[in-house]
Amino acid sequence: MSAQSHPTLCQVVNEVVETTSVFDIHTHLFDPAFGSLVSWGIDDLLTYHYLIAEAFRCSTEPAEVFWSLDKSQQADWIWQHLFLERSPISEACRGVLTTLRLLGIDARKRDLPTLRKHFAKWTPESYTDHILQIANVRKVCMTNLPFDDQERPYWEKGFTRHPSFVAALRLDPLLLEWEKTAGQLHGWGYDVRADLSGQTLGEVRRFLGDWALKMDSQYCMVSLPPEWRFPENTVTNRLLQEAILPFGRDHGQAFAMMIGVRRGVNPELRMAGDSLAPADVPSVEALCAAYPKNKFICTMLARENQHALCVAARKFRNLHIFGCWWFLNNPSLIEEITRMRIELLGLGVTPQHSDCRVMDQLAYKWSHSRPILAKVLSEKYSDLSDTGWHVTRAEIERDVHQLLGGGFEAFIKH
Ligand code: HDL
Ligand code: ZN
Repeated sequence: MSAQSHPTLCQVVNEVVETTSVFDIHTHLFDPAFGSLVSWGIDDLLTYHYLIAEAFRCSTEPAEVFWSLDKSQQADWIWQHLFLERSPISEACRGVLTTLRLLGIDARKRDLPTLRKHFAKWTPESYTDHILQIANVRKVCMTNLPFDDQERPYWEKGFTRHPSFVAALRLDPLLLEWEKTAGQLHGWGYDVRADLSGQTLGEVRRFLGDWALKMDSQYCMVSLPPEWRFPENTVTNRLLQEAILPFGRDHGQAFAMMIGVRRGVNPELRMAGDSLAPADVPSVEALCAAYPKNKFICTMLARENQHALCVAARKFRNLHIFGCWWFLNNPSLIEEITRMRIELLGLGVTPQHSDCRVMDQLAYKWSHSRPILAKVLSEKYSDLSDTGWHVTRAEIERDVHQLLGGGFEAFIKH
């Protein structure tokens, strides 16, 4: 019989990974209803902060010259430095070109004004559905900040939600800038005090309940610095222990921690100026042990933390780890980390999220990650076959659905 009628294990795995739709559990994308907050198109792709950082390395011009340009001029500058004057070989550069290829746009002329014309025919709504279809993404989790003056009015006014976009309640200002945020909450009618006295912690729980309901949030989340420790007597940990975790336990909201960012190590790069440092996995383990009725989701930014985080997840069934985050979202590290996770955790992990900021990036980030996941899975299923255990296509489909967001949905379900 022809090879087609007997596809190899590798062919089946590749096909299943390519055709299984994804729940992208952490992004910075917005439902098209958020209008001007939605980033999409070639100029937003080129001014992604990953590319700004890379382009700055190719120029000696003062940073303020770049920041004085408008978005289109910034995109021209980045295109010139990273795509025309040198081969666009980095992962973030490759991503722009993968996106154009998947959109059927021929970039061989390398002419940015011509490329721009391809985007003119779309609206944010039609483009969103087109990209979701190209990327084979069924659900996108946003990052939603009640504290953001641009975003909050949309939630307060209410809007018709796109069926593929869900919300996550982001709490960095509350947990990391309490003094300032207490004033904001007080202004919104919550009886909170900077010193956490009086009704403060109960009122923070009321705030969380109000916004989790308003957003229908899937989980609460925070990005923590590498210095975060638990236990430790800090305002962050008091808010966590006496407001966020009791709220999460009572309302079935898992708590996501993204740990290891050092914000603004180079302020002149603005959003592109963040870096990383190894964080403390024992603190994550102590939190999971102290709060067995809470569900924790975690990703860490330092490559050095990945193995210990896998072991922590082996110890605590209320800990679900995810993603090759930010500086780890590169083929060499995705393969290393995914292989380690499957060897240590089997299928009880969410190998990837996109962290997209620009709608178009869904196409390239998943196009780049899927083959790596398929390669690792093919190896592992082949190792299984060597033992005499042969998986069926249906079992591969079940497993891949779990890895591409199905397992996460089951974990956060309350
Ligand atoms: O804090 C976060 O969620 C990070 O993902 C940052 O937003 C970071 O700027 C980023 O976009 N990483 O991919
Ligand atoms: Zn993010």
